[in-house]
Amino acid sequence: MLEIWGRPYSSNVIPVIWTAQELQLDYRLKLAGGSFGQLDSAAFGVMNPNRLIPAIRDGDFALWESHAIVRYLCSKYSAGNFYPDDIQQRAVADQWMEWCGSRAFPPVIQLFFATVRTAPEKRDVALIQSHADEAASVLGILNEHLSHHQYVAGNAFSMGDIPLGAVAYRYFNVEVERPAMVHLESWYQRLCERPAYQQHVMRFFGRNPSDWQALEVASAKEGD
Ligand SMILES: N[C@@H](CCC(=O)N[C@@H](CS)C(=O)NCC(=O)O)C(=O)O
Repeated sequence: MLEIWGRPYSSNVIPVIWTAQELQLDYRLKLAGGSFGQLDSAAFGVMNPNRLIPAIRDGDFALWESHAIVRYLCSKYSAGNFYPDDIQQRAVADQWMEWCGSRAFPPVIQLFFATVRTAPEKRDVALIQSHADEAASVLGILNEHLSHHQYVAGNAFSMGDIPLGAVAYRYFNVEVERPAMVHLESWYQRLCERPAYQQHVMRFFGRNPSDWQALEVASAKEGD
């Protein structure tokens, strides 16, 4: 059975679990990282020498890097659907996955760490605002793209929506002011209608580090 190594609240693990659920794969979540540890074990090092989550094992095959895992799962288990047959459409999906890693994920995750993962008395209002501004400015590029398309790689949901969809949930649910971006919001609403997104991405992540910690501890029941 497919093994996904990671923790359900990790930003890079969420896209992988979401993908597995979209594809209705039978998988086992092996808890690792954060308070679950395991990353220093010899066995984990063989699977992922970076000692980071996520990693997967599919039979004898191991893979790490969340976007590579999403591509692998989509190409193996849903050719022509989440992994578009059309080479150019697939390239566009790929382009936005890369863009997510290089442009969208960094400011959104910094915003997330500066708010949810920082105790309220230690928060830096100016820093939060600068991450929020940067996130909004970058996501404005996606907003413009989505003014012509329902989804990232055209008019059907594909792997291209997955890493960005996970980032979007963080962005839309941290407690900051956001400028209106109608196309981005409509796309996000379409994702919110997907059961797998509701189950694995739309997780209440708390408002401060102690909420977060409690949620992570409670998520132990989702894996082994
Ligand atoms: N580019 C990598 C980044 C992996 C990464 O930084 N993972 C973090 C969690 S989001 C990690 O393993 N941190 C150590 C931990 O969670 O204990 C990917 O997308 O898979």
